[in-house]
Amino acid sequence: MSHSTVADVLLETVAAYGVRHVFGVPGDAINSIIDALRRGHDIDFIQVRHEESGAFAASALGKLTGRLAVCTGTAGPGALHLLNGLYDARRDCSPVLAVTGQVVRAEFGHHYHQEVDLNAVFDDVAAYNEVVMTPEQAPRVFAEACRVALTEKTVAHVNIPSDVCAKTVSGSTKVWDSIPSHHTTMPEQSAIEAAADLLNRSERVAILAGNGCRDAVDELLAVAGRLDAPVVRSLRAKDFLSEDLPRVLGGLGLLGDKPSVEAMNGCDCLLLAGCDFPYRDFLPGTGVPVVQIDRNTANIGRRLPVKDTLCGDAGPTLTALAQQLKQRERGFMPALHQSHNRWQEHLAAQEQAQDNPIKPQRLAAAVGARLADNAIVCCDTGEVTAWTARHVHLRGSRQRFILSANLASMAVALPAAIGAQIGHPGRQVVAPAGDGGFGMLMVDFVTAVKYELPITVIIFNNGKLGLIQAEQETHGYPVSEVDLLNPDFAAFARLCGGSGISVRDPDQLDAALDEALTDSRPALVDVHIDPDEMPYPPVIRLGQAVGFASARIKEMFGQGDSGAAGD
Ligand SMILES: Cc1ncc(C[n+]2csc(CCOP(=O)(O)OP(=O)(O)O)c2C)c(N)n1
Ligand SMILES: [Mg+2]
Repeated sequence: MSHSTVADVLLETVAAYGVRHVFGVPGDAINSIIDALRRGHDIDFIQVRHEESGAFAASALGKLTGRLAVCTGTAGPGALHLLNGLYDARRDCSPVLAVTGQVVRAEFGHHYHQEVDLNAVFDDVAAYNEVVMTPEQAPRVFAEACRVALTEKTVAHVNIPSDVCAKTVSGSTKVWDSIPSHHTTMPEQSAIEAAADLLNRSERVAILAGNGCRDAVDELLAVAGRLDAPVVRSLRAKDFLSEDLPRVLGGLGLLGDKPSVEAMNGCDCLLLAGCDFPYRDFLPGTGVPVVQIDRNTANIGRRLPVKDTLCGDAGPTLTALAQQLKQRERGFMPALHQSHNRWQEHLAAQEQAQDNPIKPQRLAAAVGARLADNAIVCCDTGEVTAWTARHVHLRGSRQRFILSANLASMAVALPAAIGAQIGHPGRQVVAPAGDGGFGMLMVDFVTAVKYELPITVIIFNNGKLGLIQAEQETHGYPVSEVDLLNPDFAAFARLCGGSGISVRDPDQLDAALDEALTDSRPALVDVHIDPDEMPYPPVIRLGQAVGFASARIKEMFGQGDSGAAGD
């Protein structure tokens, strides 16, 4: 193209990097990008109602596909609205490019209307962060941004002054689309032998696996088999390490499962594989030797002192390790296996409860039972995460489960579902949401209607910020400022042009879920769950129980104004 504008070059570049959609809200500083989209390019603009939704949608798309996703916002406020979704992408290693507008160059530094120093603001979230000051700079800056986001699985940010964006690029507009092919990293053979020696000598090895093992399930299970070891997983690994696989005990942490805690407490050696699990309270004590496999060296040793470092891709590293491991029974599994069965029975009993009001455990299990074999679940943040983590039972290898794992932002479920459905038309997309979380970005339900996305939102409606109430109680604070005055979410969904069903009667739950999940329109089921049901940690520590009791006592005796936690 001899008359390509900077906006054209941007779109050609991201298209060369595999981008098909741009999520955002138009605005003056990026109008030339919107105009370039209108004139051509094989990219669809998805107009969201809040830029944060656009960033969450892009982040979800990147998490699901591993491919570059793009979101955009105009100068000042439009760009600032992107930040939370971008931090979600950054923390969960999703490759996202944020394109923001800027005031004209001549006004830089003069407090111009909507002038915000976006490169300063985005400096922390973006691994690559540039402003395009001349049209000639544009081709390489755009390519560099795409390349960094994609290869480092992180966030890149490009800020474009509005006068630059519309300018024709003189000289070469050749798109720099050098996409490095994936390379496999492997540890030294001597490191593998040292790690194998330690693992061979240990009697009670436990494996903690994370998202880094996504493409290495067979290799992981082969190592677990040789070591006769249990496999505990992070929440992000829920979809590829489902509990029906042999040796998989479940998740770890406050939202996790009890047998996993027993495995961590009882092991005499820990194999950490592709996992940067942050909650050190749930990891074995520092006396337990650790072997850690991670493609990213910076992750190794962050949470625990590591004895043997295996810096490499999980799949080939585990394969090489397995060759050095002696197969033998070690006597760690039988008790854990029994505990796993008991825990599953305990969960099943909660899921079968026919109580009125509806128990969240029953709702989650009922949703899980209806998921298609290739369903995508986009989960919110709150108690709803615990219900989904424990009681939506995934199966097979094609179902996907995503959430705001490391940023843990509320409101992510709906926009993530929009991104998931845009990227995967034809797949069932289900969003378990909190009433608080959904309320934050609910306007974008109408975006799902606009683009005919048949997502299903399931609201775990407890009328409050449930997780915060649980926190207040655990820390001994009297419960305060957590009640929500909610609108009728089902009526809202219908007003938007989707389907909306409100459920209070336990007998109507199954039919409502069936109806929503087979509706070709965006659907919402607002399920009023028991507000008093709270998810318990897998093991309750004395301090937590004391805090909980003291909060309840203070509430009962009206001493809610003493304030201090732990008194
Ligand atoms: C954007 C954002 N604000 C605040 C928080 C802190 N926070 C975590 S969970 C939660 C309450 C969530 O309430 P709701 O969505 O109703 O889910 P529930 O816990 O009731 O299931 C809050 C305020 C957060 N994680 N993200
Ligand atoms: Mg709630």
